[in-house]
Amino acid sequence: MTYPEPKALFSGPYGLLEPDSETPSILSSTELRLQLSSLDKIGWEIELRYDQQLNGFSRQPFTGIQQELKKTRLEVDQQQNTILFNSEDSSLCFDKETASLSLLSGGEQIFCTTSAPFTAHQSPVALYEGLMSLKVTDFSERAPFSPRGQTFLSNMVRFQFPRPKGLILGLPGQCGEANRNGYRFELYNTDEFLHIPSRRPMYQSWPVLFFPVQDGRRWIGVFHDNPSRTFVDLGDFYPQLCTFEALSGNTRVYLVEGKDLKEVSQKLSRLLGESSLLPLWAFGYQQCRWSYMSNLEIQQVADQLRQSQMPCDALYFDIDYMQDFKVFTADDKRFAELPQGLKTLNEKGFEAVSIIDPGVKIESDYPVYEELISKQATLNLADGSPLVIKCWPGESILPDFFNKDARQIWSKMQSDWIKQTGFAGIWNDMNEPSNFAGGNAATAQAISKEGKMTELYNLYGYFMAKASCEGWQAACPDRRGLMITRSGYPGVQQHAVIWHGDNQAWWEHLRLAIDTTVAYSICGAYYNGPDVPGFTGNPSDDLAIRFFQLGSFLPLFRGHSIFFARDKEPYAFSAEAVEIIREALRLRYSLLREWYSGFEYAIRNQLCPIMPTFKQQSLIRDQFLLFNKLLVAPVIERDQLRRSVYLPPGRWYRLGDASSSLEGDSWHDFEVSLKSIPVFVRSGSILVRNVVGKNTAETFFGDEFYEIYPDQNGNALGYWYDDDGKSIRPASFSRSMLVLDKDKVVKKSVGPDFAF
Ligand code: MIG
Repeated sequence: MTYPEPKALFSGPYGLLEPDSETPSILSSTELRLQLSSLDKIGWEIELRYDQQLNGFSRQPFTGIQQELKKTRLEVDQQQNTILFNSEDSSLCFDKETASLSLLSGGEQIFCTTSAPFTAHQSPVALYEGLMSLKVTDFSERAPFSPRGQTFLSNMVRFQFPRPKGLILGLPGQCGEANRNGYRFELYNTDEFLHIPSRRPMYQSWPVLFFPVQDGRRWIGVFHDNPSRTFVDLGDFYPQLCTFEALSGNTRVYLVEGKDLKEVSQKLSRLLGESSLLPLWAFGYQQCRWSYMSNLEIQQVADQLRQSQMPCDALYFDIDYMQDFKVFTADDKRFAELPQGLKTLNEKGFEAVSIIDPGVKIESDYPVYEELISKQATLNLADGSPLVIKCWPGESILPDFFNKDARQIWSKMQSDWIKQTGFAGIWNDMNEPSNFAGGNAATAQAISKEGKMTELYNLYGYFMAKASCEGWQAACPDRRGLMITRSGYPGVQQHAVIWHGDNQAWWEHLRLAIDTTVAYSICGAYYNGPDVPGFTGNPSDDLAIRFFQLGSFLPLFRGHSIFFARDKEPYAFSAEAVEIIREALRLRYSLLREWYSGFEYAIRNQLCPIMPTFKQQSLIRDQFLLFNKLLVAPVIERDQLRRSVYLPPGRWYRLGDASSSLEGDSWHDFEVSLKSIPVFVRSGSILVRNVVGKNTAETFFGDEFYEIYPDQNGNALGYWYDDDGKSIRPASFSRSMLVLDKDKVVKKSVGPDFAF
């Protein structure tokens, strides 16, 4: 049996509809519409509505794009063989013969699909789990590399374009090589415990790619906006093509172009929606464990952090604080008088964050359960009964986060919880959603009020994060909180920040942490980070040191550990290691003003705070740029005695030593010891250094001093942002440029449009 090639449902002859509107469409002979629009200062939106043709699809009610974006007027130029759509800065060309789409910028064609980019099967075909091969011949044949043998039905909605030769970045949250070229990925939000290069589906799905074209003179960004289970093949099965194949739903593709990765990342950040400035304390070190088992234990951890002079800002309450794992409850013995416990932590200078899972225990008289059931706010099965999953509380139901009313119910519960207890942040876990009974396949049977789970799957975590964010805002309308999410989809950064889930205390995972942080950052989710020093396993002293050193230069800097592992708090290692780890924590706090100002700047200008470094068009994977000012080259190999670093063009200094500079656009080789964190400062920078206190408040509102790293003309600049560190609309704030006046640093006040 041969497997039918998907047909180009979108076929000619073609017509043009509403050419004078902001959203003209090309109409195919099969009545499908390809709708085009140009988003101001972003790029192109291309939408194909299969629901007009294929049975069983419902209109996607929403995607990751939540905000109203301004569309620009298009000038349409119809020729015999082409239709050209011109916006202010680029043009999209539709070829009526091949149905290909190309993007033109500055008169040059910089991207072309070469043939009809959109295809789908007219009726569902049977496919293997994990395999979407060129030709599936016999359904008894096991899929290569797939231990799962199931088949499933899909129309397989595809978007394809020729595979670029070199670098392909993107797909944040996935494991494997940072350069995605040549591999195949599955985007299907999953509670995946093993983060290994096998490219199994992970917690988040970001169908976003970036690649250079024209020998690196331009960059392209592609966002394939379809939240159903999707395979992204970058040359594994289809060597000539980049392929997105989604199981169902309509497809929307965003095409963005720019002169470099920075510009494309900026446009994508605008598209996906801004994140907001976090509370100051979120830039400090935070301590977590599964679980601190009682109020007493968590107070002891707080005291020990202070006694051992480890600066720290927050403590986390993992699932065992709950009564029988019931969300929005606290164990009445071990965590009796929770609000009082949190108050005591606050007095010691710590904020508290509570984990919240989406699974709600089935138990009569449990108000959270009763309310979700009585208000019909659960995910259901086809027969109308609630979907029953298994999670920590045992048999549980799931809120229908896709639905606005259900989100409001949840937000209200979370807001009451925050008001009752005093938590400063919510940590949304298990929201892929994780299901111990049958996994994704069982959950995918569910139906939301907004459509089938199969069509919305990868958005569940996104909408839990949204509900969580709204719950925070209801409880504390003028105070910034820290909402964290494990699962997500592009745009989730509007509602929550991301942590990388259950990594391991493995050397490989230092590298993965860098890759993942960089990949999220260029997609606009600037604040994210891994568990330090690895969630699972028992790190040796040297690995723990390296993890804390790396973590101190990543936005989310949080220590955590699995239930079954040794203590991993920064004071829990050998005396020698503890001393080095303390230095890493202190180094973080000594740069606190830079972190806070740098993030304010990054968010206001949608400029990615963390960027990869390249030499020509090769990615240098073990170092990264922070605020375009620091080059961080952490040691991530065991027993490393020397470390080579590529310093980008310009001149550079070693952090803390402005006496002599190093030449950029070249490689340097440094001796390293366990104590080393090779960090370099771009010449022409003024760095603000803080005197380190016990937490961010003491540090930020304490003394600071300047370090000047002059350029060859003796000039240097810096940026300084100040506010109360907690209000959404602070009563007073100030933005200053730091400049040199006769070798002295002076602050020059600047407006909200300030950019270097
Ligand atoms: O099934 O709450 O990724 O950070 O400590 C495990 C317990 C559930 C997974 C999270 C992890 C957390 C753990 N959770």
